[in-house]
Amino acid sequence: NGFAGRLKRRENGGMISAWIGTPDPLFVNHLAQEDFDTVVLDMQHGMWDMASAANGIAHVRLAGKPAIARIPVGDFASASRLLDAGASAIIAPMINSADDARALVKATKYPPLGERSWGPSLALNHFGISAEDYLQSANSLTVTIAMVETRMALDAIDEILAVDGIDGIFVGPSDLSIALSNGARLAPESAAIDQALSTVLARCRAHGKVICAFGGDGDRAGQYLKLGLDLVIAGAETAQLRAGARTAIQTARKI
Ligand code: 3PY
Ligand code: MG
Repeated sequence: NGFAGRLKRRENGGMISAWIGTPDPLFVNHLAQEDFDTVVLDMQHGMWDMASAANGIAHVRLAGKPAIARIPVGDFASASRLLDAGASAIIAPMINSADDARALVKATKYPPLGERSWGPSLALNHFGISAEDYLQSANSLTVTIAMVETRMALDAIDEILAVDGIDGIFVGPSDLSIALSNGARLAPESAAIDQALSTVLARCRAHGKVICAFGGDGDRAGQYLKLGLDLVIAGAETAQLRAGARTAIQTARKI
């Protein structure tokens, strides 16, 4: 589907992805009609289960876009199943060491890179590709992204990036701000986060790997794109829904 290549080439100045935790495939159907490059289904803090996520992925594909899934912490078995269901990328939270990164790769890449088990029936349908071609191309067709959102992960960034099969990093500014302040603050848009972001960006570029990050709104997403990030989030669907509602009410009250 060319997603990995487009992501790495940073076409259109970086991708903007939707981010959906509400476990309703029909909600995905609507949001995917907007001009997002991809859609992330969040299974860590969102409420998707495997069956609803597989249906969500199908609705992203229906809109002609690549689907991305964020798995729960350490749930690498789900990463394989989501790829089987046709996800183009996996985002894994709390990857804090090269060992964590290797466990992620084990689940998301076929040999020789990993130990992903065979069974991509829905993926073959969604990608319109033969089993032989999927086996040959899946390791480069699908993208494995490790979340950096702790001090440990920042300290181990080069070791994590050096793991063969890790295609990129996704910075989680909320958890990272909590970690950097020892639990004192939730400050995803602070100077400490900006500093960490530029360090991670430089390390990703040095390793030739992609960098993504969660932005709470369009302003933050725009700042990330200007910095040179490859894929950014411009707010979760609940925030966008409520902002839209708020704007409509305020507009109506003004007239
Ligand atoms: C974080 O900011 O910690 C994330 O995981 C992004 O949602
Ligand atoms: Mg997080």
